[in-house]
Amino acid sequence: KFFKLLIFFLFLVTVSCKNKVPAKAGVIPQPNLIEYQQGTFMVSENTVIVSENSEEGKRIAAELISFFDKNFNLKLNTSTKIQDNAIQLIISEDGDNKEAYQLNVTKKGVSITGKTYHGVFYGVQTLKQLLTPKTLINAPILHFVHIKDAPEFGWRGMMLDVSRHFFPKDSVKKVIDILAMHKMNKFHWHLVDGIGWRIQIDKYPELIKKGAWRKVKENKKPWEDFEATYKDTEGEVYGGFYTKADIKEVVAYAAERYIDVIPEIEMPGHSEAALQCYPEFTCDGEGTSGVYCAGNDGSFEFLQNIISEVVPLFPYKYLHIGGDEVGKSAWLNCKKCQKRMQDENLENAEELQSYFVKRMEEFIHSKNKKLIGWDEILEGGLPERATVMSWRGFEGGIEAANAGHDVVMSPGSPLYFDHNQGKSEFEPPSWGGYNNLLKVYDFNPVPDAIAADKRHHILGGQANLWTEQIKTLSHAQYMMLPRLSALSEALWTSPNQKNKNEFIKRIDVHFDRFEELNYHFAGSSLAPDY
Ligand code: TNX
Repeated sequence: KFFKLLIFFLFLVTVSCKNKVPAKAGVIPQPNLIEYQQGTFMVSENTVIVSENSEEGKRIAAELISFFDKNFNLKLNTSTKIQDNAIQLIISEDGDNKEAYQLNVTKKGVSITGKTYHGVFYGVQTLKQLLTPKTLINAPILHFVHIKDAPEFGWRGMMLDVSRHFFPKDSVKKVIDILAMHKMNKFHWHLVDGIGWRIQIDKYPELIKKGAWRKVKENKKPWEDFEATYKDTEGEVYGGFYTKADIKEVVAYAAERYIDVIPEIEMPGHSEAALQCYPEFTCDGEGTSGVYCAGNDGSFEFLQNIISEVVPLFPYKYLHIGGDEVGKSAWLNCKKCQKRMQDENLENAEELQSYFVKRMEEFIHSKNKKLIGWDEILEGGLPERATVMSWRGFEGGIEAANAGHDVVMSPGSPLYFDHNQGKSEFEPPSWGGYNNLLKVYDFNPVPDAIAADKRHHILGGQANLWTEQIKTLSHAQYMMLPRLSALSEALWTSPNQKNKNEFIKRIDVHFDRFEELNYHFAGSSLAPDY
């Protein structure tokens, strides 16, 4: 009888193991080709991670080791020898897209192939999603699958404003983590604005001694208060800055996640913080405006010296010079600016602004960098080599692309993440507009108005997180998530693979991943539109 029971018990165990087919966790952004096949592979303590003995190979293997340890308590070994029962990271000469990857699960195990480690890294991000969240997947079992994937757009970015509120470097790294898990590849760092200067510049020490701090005033919102001050001033003082070492650390952290960092040094407007430290570069010489004097050669020299210190910190080719919302009235009342306009044959303030931007572009070009700026740089004439970031809708981007300039589409609607994603009375402080999840999902960076032979000028898209209202990392995460997930799919997945209803189902699962990673997110974003 005991023997019979034992047989029955073993039978039950076998059946239940066989039935242990895992759920299929959705991946965000949706891969462009994903074909499931019959059968499963289980990662066990005998599974080996196979990679080249290169720095990148070892780093990506290490990411997998810590993933399996943390999620399944499995301590996996590595090897450089190709073998079965392995997760293999393979570099192959095939293809021409450095971000593309293939992920195959067969009875031999998992293989992730890319032309570069950038692609392999994305394959690993997909694998991590196939094995999370815990609420859906409780054992490291993978369906046999063939995934062949590559992004639709090459610029998949987000901007973080660290001027209006300061975000310490560890918070910035956490933002970068969120970008990486969504296969986003550009981080635009808005380091400078009227409220605060955030980057150490050795030649102009006042910028961080005074420009990085401001007095906290009662009954004043931070964006209404432009008074720079010293850190040890009496009363409450708010601020912060990054040393050059901090900047290098963050740039390296991003590079390990295949994210390029674009620094923004705002000019000629939005510059109160700098100009309160160096008022000689304003038109009245007293620092009462937030605009550099375009008639003073000293302004150009000052900004060029700053750029000379910024350039070596950022390996990526782009440098953002802002250029938005320039309060040009200061120029119209300034003798030096009037003289400049006469000397240079400029008819109006727009042309003076264009002169300013073109002069800076020459310098930036001489430093082997490419200038990118907000779409106001179109006014009065765009420098020949400039790239435009279109924020006031799509129009500036359409105009620039049709004229043969590269463009990043970043229209306020729907890509400003400082706007609400639900009914305002239920949402935390925001700038006031309304960009809900599905509006972001529907974002298409290439409007029909762009001529067919100019479409390649649209590099991609970018969300902007302005932080007048956002003081903490958790609030920043809330504003990013899940809208960044929607944006990642709008930029990665080809339009014919996008599917709103499927996305909503996948995002529901994705929420559990956020929870497991301790990310704050807007669950409210799935509420019906209003
Ligand atoms: C406009 S977008 C700005 C920012 C503000 C933002 C608030 C842009 C280039 N300029 O300075 O923070 O609106 O949504």
